[in-house]
Amino acid sequence: MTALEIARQFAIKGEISEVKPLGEGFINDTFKVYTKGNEAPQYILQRKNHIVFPDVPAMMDNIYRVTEHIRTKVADKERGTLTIVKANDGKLYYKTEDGNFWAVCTFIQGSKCYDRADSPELAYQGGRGLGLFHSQVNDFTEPLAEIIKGFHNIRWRFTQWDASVKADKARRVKDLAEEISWIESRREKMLAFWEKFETGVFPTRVTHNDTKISNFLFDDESGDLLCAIDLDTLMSSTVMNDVGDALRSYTNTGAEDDPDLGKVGMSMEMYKAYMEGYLSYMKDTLTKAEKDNLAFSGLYITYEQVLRFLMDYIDGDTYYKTKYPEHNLVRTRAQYKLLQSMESQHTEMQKFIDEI
Ligand code: GN1
Ligand code: MG
Repeated sequence: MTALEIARQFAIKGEISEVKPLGEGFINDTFKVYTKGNEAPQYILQRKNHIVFPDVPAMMDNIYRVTEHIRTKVADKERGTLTIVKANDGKLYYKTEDGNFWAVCTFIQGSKCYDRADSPELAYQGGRGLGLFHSQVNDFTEPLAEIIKGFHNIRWRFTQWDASVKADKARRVKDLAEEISWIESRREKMLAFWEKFETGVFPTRVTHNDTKISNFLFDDESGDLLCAIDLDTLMSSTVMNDVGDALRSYTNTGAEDDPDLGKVGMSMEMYKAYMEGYLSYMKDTLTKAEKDNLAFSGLYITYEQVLRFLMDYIDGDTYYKTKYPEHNLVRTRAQYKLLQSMESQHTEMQKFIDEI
């Protein structure tokens, strides 16, 4: 079936005039859907990657429930959250005969987004984006399906890690004593942090799990924040995951895979801007335990990323796409440099939160 024929399987208003590819996502294939009489696209059609997301119906159910919850809270019902468009049979997706899953949502009119947060102002806006989203789902307490098993659960990551090191599939462990010691020397500390979630010290909340700035929309004229998009990885977890992953990416002065370690480090200026934005929505909502640990969340997720890159290198590069043979090792070292930079600034990071 063509994308156009698939688009026709959904409850779209008006007559479809054209379906055009949008961007080059690494995970899903995305299309813009145009209808007669409209210059702007009116819908987004996506083929959901069912290798990365083994249970697309559960994923769509998560997205539907959360967006309908957010809609009850926003004044602008069409632009304040994504709107899922059901298939003609009432399902939240359409499955083609070849086993692919497709879904449709409306195209939010008059919006813009940013590719990269490369200034404190944009870090602040990205922080507001996540803060707004977390505040809107603060009272959503029903469980969500676990879309990717143990995603930021370091206990589960250690289970995978121990098996990888033991299997030593790519015969690389013998040369990695130093890198492995980076992981092992922090194992207990990281487990102790995750245990705070397991034992309920950190409450369970709705998390987004992909908090880059390009996943938030803003009004293209006023610049006002509209909503969070790309909700495929919604899960029930702790806000630490979202804030930590944002800190890992927004505050890095170098690239995630920078071969020049001199460029890599955590920018305190970007950190402060992000936190200010985030806490402008969340400071009265977070518990004391959450606030006391927010700075450490950056260390936790960065550590997890060091582990995941190194584990993939040990496994022989099976998960992350690599551009050259040592790519995962270069990523490991760059993320480790970032981790050390965060560790040396951790006291100051936390102090800033205490002051706000
Ligand atoms: C993957 O490709 P992207 O940016 O959606 C990974 C994240 C990692 C990131 C590291 C589902 O995300 O967890 O932090 O790479 N997503 C998944 O670049 O594994
Ligand atoms: Mg993603």
